[in-house]
Amino acid sequence: MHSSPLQCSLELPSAPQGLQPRCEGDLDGDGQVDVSDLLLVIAHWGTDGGGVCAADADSSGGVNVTDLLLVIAAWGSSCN
Ligand SMILES: [Ca+2]
Repeated sequence: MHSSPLQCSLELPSAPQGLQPRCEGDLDGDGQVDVSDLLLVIAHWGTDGGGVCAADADSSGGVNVTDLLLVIAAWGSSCN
């Protein structure tokens, strides 16, 4: 369906750029690894991230089980 993969270059507006490195597993940049990050992966499951770079947690070019596992591995972490 997606013949032209999107460049994964966009960050979510809530993610502060240049202030701190993005915490692994904190896909939406709110400082917590929680259900909102899990939902972000699910929402973009099987896609190239839909231009939302954060959903492609491992920057593999696709949102799949490795991204899900990355969120689960960091579950409950606080990044602030
Ligand atoms: Ca988060």
